[in-house]
Amino acid sequence: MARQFLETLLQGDRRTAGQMILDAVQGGTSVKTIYMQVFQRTQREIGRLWQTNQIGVAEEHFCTAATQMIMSQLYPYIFTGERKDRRAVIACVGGELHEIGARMVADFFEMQGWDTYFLGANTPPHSILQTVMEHKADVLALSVTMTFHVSEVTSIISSLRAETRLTTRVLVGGYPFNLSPGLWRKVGADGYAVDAETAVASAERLIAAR
Ligand code: B12
Repeated sequence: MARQFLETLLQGDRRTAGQMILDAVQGGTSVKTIYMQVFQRTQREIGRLWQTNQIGVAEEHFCTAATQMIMSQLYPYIFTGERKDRRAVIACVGGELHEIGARMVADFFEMQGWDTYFLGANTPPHSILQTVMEHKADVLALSVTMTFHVSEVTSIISSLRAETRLTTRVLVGGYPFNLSPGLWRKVGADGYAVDAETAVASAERLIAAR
C-alpha cells in the first residue's frame, strides 16, 4: 500500500492517494498502521529518492504537503475515545522545519487519550517554555531532525529546569537521536523514543516514575 500511495502521489494525484487512505481506514486499517507503515515509510523513501537525485524538491514538497492534507482528513478518527487528563506539548525546536514526525507523535498521544498542544516547526524556545507553563504539561516532547539543532534541545531543557518549578518530563526524538544511542542523556532529557508508536509508552513510564 505504501508503494501504491507513493506512486500515486508521484503521478501528482493527491485525490486518489487520499481516497486510498480513507478507504483503508473505513475498511478497518488502524490510523496508527497508516501512519507508521504508509506515511512514515513513504516520507523516508521520498528522502532517499531526493538524495539520489531521482526526484526534485518540487516533487518532495508536493508529496509532503499532500500527506499533511491527508493526515488532516483522518482527524475524525484521531480525536476520539476516553481522555486521560494528561497533557503533552510537542514542538520542533527553533530552525527545525521537519514537522511530520512531531505531528505523528502528537497524534499518537491524542489517540492514547492525552490532550496535546502541537506547536509544529521552528518554535522559539521562549514560546515552548511559555506553553509548557500555561498548560502545566506532564510531558514536553521535542523533535529534531537536523543535527545542528541538537544544541537547541540542551538549552531548552536547561531553561525549563532553571526557570520553572514544574515536574514536566522531557522526551526527545528524531533523526540524530535515532542515529546516536545515548545522545538523549547528553542533552539532559528524561527519555527518548525511536518513533511515534513507542513514544506514548515511554512518556507514561516517565510519568509513573515521577
Ligand atoms: C519532507 C522533508 C523535508 C521538508 C520538511 C517539510 C515539513 N513540513 O515537515 C523540507 C523541504 C522543509 C526539508 C528541508 C530540509 N531537509 Co529534509 N527531509 C524531508 C524528508 C523527505 C521527510 C521527513 C519526514 O517527514 N519524515 C517522516 C517522519 C515520520 O519521520 P521522522 O521525522 O524520522 O519522525 C519519526 C521519528 O524520528 C520519531 N520522532 C520524531 N520526532 C520525535 C520527537 C519525539 C519526542 C519522539 C519521542 C519521537 C520523535 O517519531 C516520528 C514518527 O514515528 C526527509 C527524509 C527522511 N528520511 O525522513 C528529509 C531529510 C530529513 N532532509 C534532509 C535535508 C538535508 C534537508 C535540508 C538541509 C535540505 C536543504 N539543503 O535545504 C533542509 C533542512 C531544513 C531545516 N532547517 O530543518 C536530510 C537530512 C540528512 C542529515 N544527514 O541530516 C533527509 C534525511 C533527506 C536525505 N535523505 O538526505 N526536508
